[in-house]
Amino acid sequence: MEILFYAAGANPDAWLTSIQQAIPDASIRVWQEGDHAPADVALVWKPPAAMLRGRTELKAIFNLGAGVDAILQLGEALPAGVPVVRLDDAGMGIQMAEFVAHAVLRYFRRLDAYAVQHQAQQWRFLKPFDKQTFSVGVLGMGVLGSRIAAALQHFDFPVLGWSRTQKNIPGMTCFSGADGLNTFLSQTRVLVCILPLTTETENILNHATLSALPRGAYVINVARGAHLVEADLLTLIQQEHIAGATLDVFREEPLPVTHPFWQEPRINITPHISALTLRDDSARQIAAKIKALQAGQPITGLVDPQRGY
Ligand code: OXD
Repeated sequence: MEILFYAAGANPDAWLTSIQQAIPDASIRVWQEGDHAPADVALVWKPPAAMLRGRTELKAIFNLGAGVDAILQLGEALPAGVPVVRLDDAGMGIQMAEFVAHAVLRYFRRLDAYAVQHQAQQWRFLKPFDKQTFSVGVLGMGVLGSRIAAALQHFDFPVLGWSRTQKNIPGMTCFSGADGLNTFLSQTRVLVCILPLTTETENILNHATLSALPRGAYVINVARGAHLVEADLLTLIQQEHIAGATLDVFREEPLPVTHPFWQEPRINITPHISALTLRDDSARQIAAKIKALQAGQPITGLVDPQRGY
């Protein structure tokens, strides 16, 4: 088994150790410019087009993350007929659930406002929000979105879900398609975006959709920066239609120091850390999928390039 590896911005040594442990008989090499030697599978994160162009010999391309937008944007450079496989959860679901639950609870329990009072040495009681009207709307009900929704249901928040196709999840009001989006938004007090980035979902958080949220709503984006029209969010926060936002992803990362988001105290910024790819868990999952493919068995996480995820 010859594995070709490339992960933009990652330490290859740590990855190679995890992969070698999970697949002891594999020979693994880190792809370098000009390497056209054959391989059986590729393990990649944000690969350059030159790495994959023409590699029709590959049995599969495994994405070392949940979002496959960076691979699919390679377009015609992706070898035709080679399956692209994303990580399913691999320890990311629980991290997303922790991150989003923390952000929702921080708003619901008014800890953002209490932190401001702390700075001013103010001891003042703030009227609590009513949980029944503090509904959380999860935009994107795949593996990660469902994990987030389940965590919030444990805290008894009313949880709504929106997805491209209709889902039926016990205890949750589910909406789908363009028709369901406005109703979903109008009933959502905290909007959580965990959608895949596709041509259909790019810029989905814009002036029109964010204005459809009730006044005083909050926005949490843990998906991709390109889902959000950043200037529209800023305007709606300044007009106090949106009360605050927790953003882990940005159109440009690292977020430039001159970006106006840094100056807006109602925006909470983290550097794309809501769910880190866990090397050992991911390598074990990929090893199991390689074994299944070799045995001609079906695997989960297959990407549909037409759908975009
Ligand atoms: C991912 C990410 O898609 O880390 O896994 O953004």
